[in-house]
Amino acid sequence: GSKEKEKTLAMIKPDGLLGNYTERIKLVILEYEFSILKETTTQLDQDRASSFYTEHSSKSFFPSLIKYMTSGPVLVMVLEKENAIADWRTLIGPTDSSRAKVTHPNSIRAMCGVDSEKNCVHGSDSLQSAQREISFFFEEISSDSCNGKHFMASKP
Ligand code: DGI
Repeated sequence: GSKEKEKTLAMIKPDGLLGNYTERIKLVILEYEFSILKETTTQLDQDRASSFYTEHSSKSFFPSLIKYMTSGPVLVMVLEKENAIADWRTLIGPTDSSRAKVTHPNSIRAMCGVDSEKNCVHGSDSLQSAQREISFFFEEISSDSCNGKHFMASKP
């Protein structure tokens, strides 16, 4: 297989930060040999949270989601390793944390999430999402992403 590294955007959501899960989540990140290339803590306002979750803007849960996402600071990280996008999605587990506790008890959402909204962490779900979401939070990586070489798992 390709040894090319891939980047993904990981986020610890407001309940994760409030519940002091940051260190435990970072231990998992390091145990699974992701590199943390960038990280920053930020407070999303209504506009930025709505923009981040724009694909869900027509959903009934959207207002509640935005209220939750703006309820406190979030920690965003650029994680890098081979197959980072899929591997991080596997580690965080299913969207609904209450289900994750049953079906994926070792997942991060089982560890620190509550339900399908307060699910503690985020992970990009595709290469395209990863590029968009990394650019969303980290402008300096966004210029590199134009040629795709930092994101594509290109074969020699
Ligand atoms: O990629 P995920 O975060 O696993 O899930 P997603 O892209 O389907 O949804 C994005 C976020 O929207 C999710 O992390 C929490 C929220 N959400 C998704 N489904 C529901 C929801 N919030 C509520 N209240 N109810 C839902 O059914």
